[in-house]
Amino acid sequence: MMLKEKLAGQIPAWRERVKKLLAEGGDTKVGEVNIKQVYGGMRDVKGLVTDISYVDPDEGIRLRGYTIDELLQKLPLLKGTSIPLVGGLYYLLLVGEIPTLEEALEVENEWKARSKVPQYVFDVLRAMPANARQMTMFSQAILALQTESVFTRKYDAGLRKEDYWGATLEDSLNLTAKLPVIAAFIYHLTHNPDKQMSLPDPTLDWSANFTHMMGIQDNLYAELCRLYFIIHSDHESGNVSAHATHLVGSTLSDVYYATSAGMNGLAGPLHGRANQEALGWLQDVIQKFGHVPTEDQLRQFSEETLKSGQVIPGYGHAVLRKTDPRFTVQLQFGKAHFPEDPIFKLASLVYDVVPEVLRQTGKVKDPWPNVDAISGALQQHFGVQDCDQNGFCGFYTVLFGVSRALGVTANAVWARALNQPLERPKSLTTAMLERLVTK
Ligand code: NMX
Ligand code: MLT
Repeated sequence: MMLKEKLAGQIPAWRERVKKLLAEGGDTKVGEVNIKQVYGGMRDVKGLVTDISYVDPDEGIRLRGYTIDELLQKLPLLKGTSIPLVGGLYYLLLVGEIPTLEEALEVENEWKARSKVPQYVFDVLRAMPANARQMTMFSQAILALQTESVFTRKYDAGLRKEDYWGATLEDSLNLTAKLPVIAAFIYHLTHNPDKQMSLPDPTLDWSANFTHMMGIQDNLYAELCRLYFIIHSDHESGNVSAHATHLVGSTLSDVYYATSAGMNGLAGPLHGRANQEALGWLQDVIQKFGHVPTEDQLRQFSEETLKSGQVIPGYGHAVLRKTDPRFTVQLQFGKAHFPEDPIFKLASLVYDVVPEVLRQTGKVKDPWPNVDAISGALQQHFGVQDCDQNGFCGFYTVLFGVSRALGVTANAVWARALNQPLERPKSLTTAMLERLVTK
């Protein structure tokens, strides 16, 4: 595999680079930590390292140094499409270089060859009760697949430390290959169990195949999927899904255990589930007014949400201090293709109104929209429902998870390549902190 050879060629130099950095500057301070940060979710504490992506508070994400706009310009396209192949994005995350079309297609072909989901995974999902959440099913399916782990099998047989990354790459390709099939299966099982899901089509790329398995005959939805899967993939290492995956992986649990853990974090309303909450909030607005409201009506509705002690989903961020570029690119997609969709129109109007409402609270550090404010508005346009036949919601978070698995597994490969150690920060007691203050 060209991809594996490329990584094998890069890893020795990276190991040397890190060794040199630690030898020459291991004692150099990166920052200081105050009690507000210790009690405040470690905001801005610099204690992780990744070369795969970086979030600048004012600019947003760069994946391997490229902004979202640059990625959409530079990553290879299939003929007749306008959004790049996700296989090319995965190559970039892993290798750090923009691939040629051939290199992007190699990843896509590896995915095709590895996409068969064992029957027992479907059986596990079918055995789950009617009130099982879609994210629970998704995480459960990933965990069930752990029996397939190449890393754990080889580790049991005495795998050498310097070879951990190769087995982790195998697991990562095997897992990410299967996720679109698993997501489409969960969708059918929970939304439309009487309808037969189409079998995977090996002539299609990862995203178009997902579209096909979802039963959507619209090339524009395949384009949206490519966009969605690219922009949700990675957001540096401190976000909950990436950090949880890294933490669990640091024990040498394989990527199935680790990614499943990351997905459990993504399921929370302050993280990936915010896309579901954001669509629900937009639908509540339409239900209340019967149509897209005026700015004044929307301002009042937003203030009522805050007064009732709830957050406005899709707005605010722990790191960003400007509009999330992942929001902007989705806004542009909707404006280009379906500007008159009422929910999309409303999501655009919210962008005009809500930042000022949040600013007026005087406490929200980032009043701007994040990736989740609008992604559901685009999905619903194509008839993809977040809530299942029993009224349990969460499919949009599953879609986020399919994409986030790309980032967390690419990071896992490099964590093993660079022999990143067991993660184990130190905790203190409140009395210790009080003593520090009075000293
Ligand atoms: N609506 C209402 N209040 C908010 C919002 C919001 N959208 N964002 C922040 N606040 C409040 C926050 O709850 C806190 O209140 P209090 O002091 O009473 O506890 C105060 O403003 C200060 O919070 P910040 O420091 O601005 O934000 P923090 O870093 O703690 O949290 C989020 C970041 C993302 C958790 C927060 O902005 C939020 O809850 N947003 C809504 C949920 C959301 O969109 N999450 C998705 C994030 C992206 N993702 O995919 O993960
Ligand atoms: C993410 O994509 O993980 C979210 O924007 C949350 C974060 O970065 O903290």
